[in-house]
Amino acid sequence: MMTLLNGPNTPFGRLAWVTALQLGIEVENRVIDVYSAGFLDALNPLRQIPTLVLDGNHALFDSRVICTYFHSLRPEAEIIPMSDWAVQTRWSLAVGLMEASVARTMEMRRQASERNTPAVAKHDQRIPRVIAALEAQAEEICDGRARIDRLATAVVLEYIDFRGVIDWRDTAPRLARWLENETTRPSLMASRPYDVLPGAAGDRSTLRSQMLGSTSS
Ligand SMILES: N[C@@H](CCC(=O)N[C@@H](CS)C(=O)NCC(=O)O)C(=O)O
Repeated sequence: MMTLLNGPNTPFGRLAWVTALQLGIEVENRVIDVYSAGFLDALNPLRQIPTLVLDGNHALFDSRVICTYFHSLRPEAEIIPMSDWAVQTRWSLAVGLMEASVARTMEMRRQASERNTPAVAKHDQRIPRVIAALEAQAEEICDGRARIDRLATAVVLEYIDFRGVIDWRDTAPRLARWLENETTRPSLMASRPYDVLPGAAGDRSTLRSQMLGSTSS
């Protein structure tokens, strides 16, 4: 069986996992600690998650390639309309929003004296600008069956909520209304981000049994 090397809260990894779940593709979702995953270098020299291990030595990355590979196994579901460039570009927009949101979260974890303030300021401009652009395309996003741009939008908005990156609902009411219902989609319910608090009581035991460490992004 294929193994998706993933983290407990990476939006890129969650999107890959959600895509597999939507398509009913059999894949083991294995949560690892990417920051201490030396073994990953031989599979993905970037040492990043998600990485999809096809067999012992072959791996695919990054999230875009993994999602496209899953699509190639079940093309009839049309989760990625390959020649619809508007959908593909909206997917990129949502992935760019993931990048900015993850980067800002990491930056805010630093002590104030070590924080890259111009970088935070840039994220603080980019993030609402992208949300506004997605809201402007709500007609395309907030309707219809599972498609990669819709899944990516739901995943990134939930990541933003999970990390408290920004309050976005007042400026994007159509996305907000849609997400209320979208969030009950089984693939999204089965892949909620969570924090790993080493040794904390109440860790999700089933997920914990898959843990090889603790990751946070
Ligand atoms: N472009 C990649 C981004 C993946 C990525 O940035 N993953 C983060 C977790 S959110 C990671 O592995 N970070 C560890 C590191 O870069 O050291 C994708 O779309 O899969």
